[in-house]
Amino acid sequence: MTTTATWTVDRAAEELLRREDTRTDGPPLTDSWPELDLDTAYRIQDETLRLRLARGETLIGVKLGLTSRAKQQRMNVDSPLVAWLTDAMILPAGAPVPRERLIHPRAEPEIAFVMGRSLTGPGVTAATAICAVDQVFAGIEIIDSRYRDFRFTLPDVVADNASSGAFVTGALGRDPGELNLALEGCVVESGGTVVHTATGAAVQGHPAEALALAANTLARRGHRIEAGWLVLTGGVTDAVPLPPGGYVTTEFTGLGRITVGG
Ligand code: 0L1
Ligand code: MG
Repeated sequence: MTTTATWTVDRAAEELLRREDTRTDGPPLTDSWPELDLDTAYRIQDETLRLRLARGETLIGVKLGLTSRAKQQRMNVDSPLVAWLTDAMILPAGAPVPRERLIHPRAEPEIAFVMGRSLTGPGVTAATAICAVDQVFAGIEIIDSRYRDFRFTLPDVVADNASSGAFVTGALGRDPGELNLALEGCVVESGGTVVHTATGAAVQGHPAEALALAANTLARRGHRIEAGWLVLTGGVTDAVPLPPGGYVTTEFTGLGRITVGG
């Protein structure tokens, strides 16, 4: 068994990508590496990104995780986090869930920004952040953890790129100035039954607060949010399991409706 003495950033990154590539879940890193801290966890996340890019993936944006109380309470982690999005995670609208590469997918509604300008922290506020947004979209993120039963601590889930799996965005891009995103309503249905409801305020009070948080957090790691990037601001509600053949629909007031499944 790998122990604190034998884990390294490189070994942990390789192990997490091995689990992803072989659809194998396993224990959280912190079971055998209890000293794993957040800085080291972000270095593992960055190393998994380096490996993804080395195998031909393209960096297309960032995702926030655990920005809503619903998600924090469910996952028993009380702090938001930031992770990477690559083109390999894009799910075209209407395409079936790529079950052949997922372990135990769950779907969650997201409010997504496409950036018109870059955003460099520190000191970014929600007001300055929203000015850099070109368009806002509805989204569904399909999360998938490399940890059995989604059992993890904050450093574990940071290292695991915030349970990234796949995501789809809606067809309707809106000018963020046209909508009150704090009041944007969201209804989640699973198998035709309403299972969750929320408004955009569930995400840090306003999704632009999450965007500012991402810019300021990335600045501490020497990165900025680039023009053209997509930013997923974090699950608005708890995620819904996607069993084989299951479908999840999210309906937003102004951003439209998306269904994933199959
Ligand atoms: O597995 C998880 O729930 C952690 C990732 C959270 C994603 C989100 O809150 O959008
Ligand atoms: Mg999410």
